[in-house]
Amino acid sequence: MITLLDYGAGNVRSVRNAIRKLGYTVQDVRSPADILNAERLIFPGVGSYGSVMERLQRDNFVEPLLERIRADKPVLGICVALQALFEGSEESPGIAGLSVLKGQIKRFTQSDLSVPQIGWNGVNLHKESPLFADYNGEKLYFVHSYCATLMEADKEWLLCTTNYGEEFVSGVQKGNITAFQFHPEKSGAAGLTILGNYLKDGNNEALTLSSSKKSDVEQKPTRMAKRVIACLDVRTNDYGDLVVTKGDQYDVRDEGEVRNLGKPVELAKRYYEEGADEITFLNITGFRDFPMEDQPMLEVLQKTSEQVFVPLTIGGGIREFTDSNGKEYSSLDVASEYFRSGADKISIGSDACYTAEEYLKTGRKSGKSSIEQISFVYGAQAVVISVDPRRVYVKSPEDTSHNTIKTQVPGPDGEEYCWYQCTVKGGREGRDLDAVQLAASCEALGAGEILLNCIDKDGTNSGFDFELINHVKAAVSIPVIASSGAGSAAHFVEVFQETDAEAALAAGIFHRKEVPIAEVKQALKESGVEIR
Ligand code: 1PR
Repeated sequence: MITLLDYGAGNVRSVRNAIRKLGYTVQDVRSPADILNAERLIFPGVGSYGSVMERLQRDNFVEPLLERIRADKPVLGICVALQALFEGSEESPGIAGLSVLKGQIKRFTQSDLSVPQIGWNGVNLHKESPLFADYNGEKLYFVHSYCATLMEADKEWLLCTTNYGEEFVSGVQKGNITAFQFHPEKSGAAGLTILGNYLKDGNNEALTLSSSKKSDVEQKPTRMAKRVIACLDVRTNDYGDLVVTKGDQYDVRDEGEVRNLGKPVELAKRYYEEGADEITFLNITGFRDFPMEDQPMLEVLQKTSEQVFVPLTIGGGIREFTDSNGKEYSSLDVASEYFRSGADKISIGSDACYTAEEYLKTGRKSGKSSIEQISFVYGAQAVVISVDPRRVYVKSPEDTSHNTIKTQVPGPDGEEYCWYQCTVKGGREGRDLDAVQLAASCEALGAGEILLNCIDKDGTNSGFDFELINHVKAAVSIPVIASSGAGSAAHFVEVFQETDAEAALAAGIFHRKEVPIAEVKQALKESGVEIR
């Protein structure tokens, strides 16, 4: 029986599912006494530092947690829970942490790397730990903007470190108290091995260190992997079945019928097993159907998160809505439902365009937009902006007020310049907004990642639009996912050689089994691109 400290924020469902997958039963902490009495306690940290500490305070969990730590009863903290062991964080000034360890959590400061760190990175072990038994050095999944450095006084706690521009603490451990910055529940088979080691029955002795000797081996800085993402565009077809579909430049119908490329949960599971680093679901008719009434989509997420232990993103329909009974939902309500159902990140399409337009018009942050509300509660790293741009050619940059590029792919009348017009409602409506304006505004409002589609390239198998990717990447400091146009493994190699995108996403070639994910990974490895 494993006890879970679920204080109602973010995707704790994944931790629960991972524990169950490993064959254990989960019970929730219902009262402060449960914290003290638990045999094994897991403390997942999701949301901002301040929101985690405030919830612990509100539920009177701080004291029993500290008492449990002092008594050296097994605790496993994940992500922000590691940070909560420190005295405070730059993320939430003035809010006291648990102060088990000295020092403040600080924001990543290396200017040339995107923040948040989102993706798969390694760990260097600084001492031996039974929690890493049978772990073979695979990369693990990280998602955070803030990190810990250890003060000399607490060096005995140092379990592992990771490099992301700077070296930071990715694991601490003393006696039976352990905390990881990475997410074992989202780190595929390797993460489940580590989590399984913590959950193993037996006496507490098994969890204590067999040796505190630092490895003699000279350790190399760890390296972040480029991610390969499988994307599933999902909608209901004309027969009422929820199917994975795929468009050609966003047109998903073939001879009048919605293309049916498979069942969402089955395909997601297949991609997980084939080595996808992340799975994205886009509810492509979300702009007109309301997800809270679209239970099948929530079910897809719930079922997928029982079997898939890499990050899940879901997009479509995240906006304010009033249902037929007059009940009002905020975009935060919609997102919260997605997170509760197993999403790690949500992606906002149409609503991000309207928000950016308003922001550019007024120059003010209203605090009420979907981006601001969701990132305030769940953290920037949980908010992805899905951009659906298409090229608009012009003869000269003076012909438009938008951000243009000089292109190597001239327009139909030989135009040498173009801008990328943002669209809403699945590409059906163009806006007076360009991709750079959208991405930069959304970053300012608190988004943590850009999913950069390209209508001109979608479904063409002709390769990614490097010009678009470089154009947008240069305008933001958050990670960018290149999307649309992948037709071969070589296209993935090229996108990582020609741009600084952190991830590349494809749909059609995976659904149609034209190129297996393993072939993409192999090609990347052979070209010297860091992969998981
Ligand atoms: O506007 O917040 O409700 O979100 C709707 C979401 O649905 C947006 O993220 C939008 O990108 C997506 N969407 C809407 N209509 C379509 C469509 O295809 N008709 N799909 C659509 C977007 C684009 C990619 C695709 C890549 C890779 N799909 O996600 O998977 O282009 O494809 P490829 O590798 O086969 O070239 P809201």
